[in-house]
Amino acid sequence: MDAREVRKDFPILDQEVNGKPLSYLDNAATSQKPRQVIDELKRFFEEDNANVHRSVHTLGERATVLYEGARAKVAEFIGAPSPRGIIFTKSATEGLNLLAYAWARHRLSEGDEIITTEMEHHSNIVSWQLACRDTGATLRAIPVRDGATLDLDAYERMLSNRTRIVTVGHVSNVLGTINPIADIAEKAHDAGAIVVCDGAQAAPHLPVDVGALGCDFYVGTGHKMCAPTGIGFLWGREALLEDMEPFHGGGDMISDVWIDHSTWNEIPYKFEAGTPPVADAIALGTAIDYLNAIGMKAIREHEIELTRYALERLREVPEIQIYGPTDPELKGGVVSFNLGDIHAHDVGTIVDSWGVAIRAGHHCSKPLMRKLGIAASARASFYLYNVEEEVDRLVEALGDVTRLMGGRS
Ligand code: 7TS
Repeated sequence: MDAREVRKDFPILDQEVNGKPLSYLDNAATSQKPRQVIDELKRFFEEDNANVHRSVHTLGERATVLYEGARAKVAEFIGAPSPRGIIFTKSATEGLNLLAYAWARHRLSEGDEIITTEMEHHSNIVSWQLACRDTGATLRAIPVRDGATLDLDAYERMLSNRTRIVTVGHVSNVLGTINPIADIAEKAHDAGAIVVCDGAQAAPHLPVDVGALGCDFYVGTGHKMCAPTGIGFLWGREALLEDMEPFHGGGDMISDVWIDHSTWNEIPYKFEAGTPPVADAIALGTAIDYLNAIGMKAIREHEIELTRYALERLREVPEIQIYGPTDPELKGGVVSFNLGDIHAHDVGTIVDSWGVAIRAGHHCSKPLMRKLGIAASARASFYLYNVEEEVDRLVEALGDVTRLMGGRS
């Protein structure tokens, strides 16, 4: 794939920020949207807009066909056996909370354990903390070893017949670490636990096959994969979803309703109460078409090469400390770093004056920050449209940071 050609599909990238060409290197926070996705949103509202699953009129039928078509695209994209296992959510956060409510709160009690990891985004920690608070279960975390990978020996020692859920990020949003989900899942299943995988940073960037991963649930979020905000997905094994209580109550999720009780619709509708984000779901389908046309393998290869280049160039910067795995084949396109004792926010602000957008802060991963012994880091994160010149501009801008701040905090 040619990232220079790909860039032409993303209108937002063609602009100057602070008098410099925009280098958008904050893709782990959210990705930009190709014209195809923007156009589909407009087209849908101009031609097909209607509610889904309700109306027999033509627009209602068209909207439903497009919405269900998007569900099928998500299923195929992650190797799910059928669209029945795909639930549209608002985000990865909502997918994880759905599981914490509809699975964990109905099944856990005192003495039970949930295992997460020290490198999770807060959404894969706090959702389970709240479930533990309500059920008396305990949350434990697989330690991070050498600031880069999970300590799988410690994980094996943590597993027991008390373990009910093991929930792990596929790719870390701070370190970029690609976690060995298949191995983790196999061991969890041997202990009788279910396995949740947070794919927020993986599904946009590498080929995903939930069958090969061996997890029971997989969550994703559209806005990091070229789709709008407000749309995400949860895949679950159908038998587990069928056995679960609903999450939200309301329209579309019921089979029948009396005043004193109700019965539930079949999956996946049981988990989609109320009017869903129809246009956003359809645009997620368009984003998936777009990514597939380029090819997830090609996107992954491009990000490996760009990350390799970024790691090489960033190592030239004096006093830089880079976190996470050093081999680009073992990580996603995320590079977190600090410059001496200069605060990451100063780094972020100064490079912005060079037109370079990176994130600075704790990245919603405070336990990991604590483990790394830092309060914050700067983070450059890449996607299919990023090119080497943008890395060069970042490195040049970092030179300016050192000149201006002189290693002071
Ligand atoms: N899980 C991981 C691994 C993430 O990186 C994020 C968002 C989420 C879950 C939550 O996604 P949401 O769409 O529900 O918000 N991560 C980041 C980030 O690293 N910078 O901004 C958002």
